[in-house]
Amino acid sequence: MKFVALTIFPEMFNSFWAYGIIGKAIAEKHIFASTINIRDFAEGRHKTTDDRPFGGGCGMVMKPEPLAKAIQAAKEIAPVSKTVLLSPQGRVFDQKTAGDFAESEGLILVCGRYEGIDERISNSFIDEEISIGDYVLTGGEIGAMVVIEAVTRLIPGVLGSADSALQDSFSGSLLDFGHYTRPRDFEGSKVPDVLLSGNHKDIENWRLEASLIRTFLKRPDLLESRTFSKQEIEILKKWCRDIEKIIQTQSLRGPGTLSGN
Ligand code: 4G1
Repeated sequence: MKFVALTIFPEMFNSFWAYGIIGKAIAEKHIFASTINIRDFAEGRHKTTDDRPFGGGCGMVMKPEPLAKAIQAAKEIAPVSKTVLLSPQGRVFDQKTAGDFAESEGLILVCGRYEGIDERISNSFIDEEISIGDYVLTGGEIGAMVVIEAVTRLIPGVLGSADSALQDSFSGSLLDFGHYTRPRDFEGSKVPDVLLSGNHKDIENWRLEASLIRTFLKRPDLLESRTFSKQEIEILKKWCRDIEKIIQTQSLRGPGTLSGN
């Protein structure tokens, strides 16, 4: 997989390419990563990449010519690729999209600055617009890094087998269970007993239930699009029975508890 990031601040990517999973993936040639400085394709003594908006108003717009040339140069590096613009107008990036991108041969990531890029570039040089979320940013660079990181860890061989197991189990649609490490007792707060039991089946069941309940309480929206496994359905039914039991106990305390107020 080849990533080419187009930006007027290529230095922002230097440490990103150098560390962690990305650094290792580049070193092991699972991915090829490069930046193109859009300014290298600008004309004149000042190499200006921005200009005032037609129609007036505040802020500047990225000029089309340097962008078009930079995209051309990127296509020479990654001839089989999709050209993605990081933009607040894009579809919000998610794990599904990361998975789709991970199957492609190349991604050219165009990072806007100022008020954005000339509309004619969006219309004729960009295949897809992607947003990392609904908030105001000063540029697309961090968005490009978010996409590159999420995609890279899905490329076969990039993660160790330990990490990849974690991937298949939930893959974006359930939250993680709580994690614990030593000491067993931290300032009086204890590690759940089941995790010390050595019973792997029990531990696995506990973790699935912990993930489900955390997702249900903190991010119920994630459950709406989920197809539950048989085991997950059993856990949900058990909760229903437990709640029914609580309600039954209430009704035994006499009339009035379940009616009116
Ligand atoms: C209007 C957010 C403008 C922003 C409405 C997510 C944001 C790139 C992203 C903006 C950007 C909202 C992103 C805004 C982004 C030109 C350069 C666009 C910076 C720019 C909600 C500024 N995901 N924002 N405009 O932030 O590039 O990828």
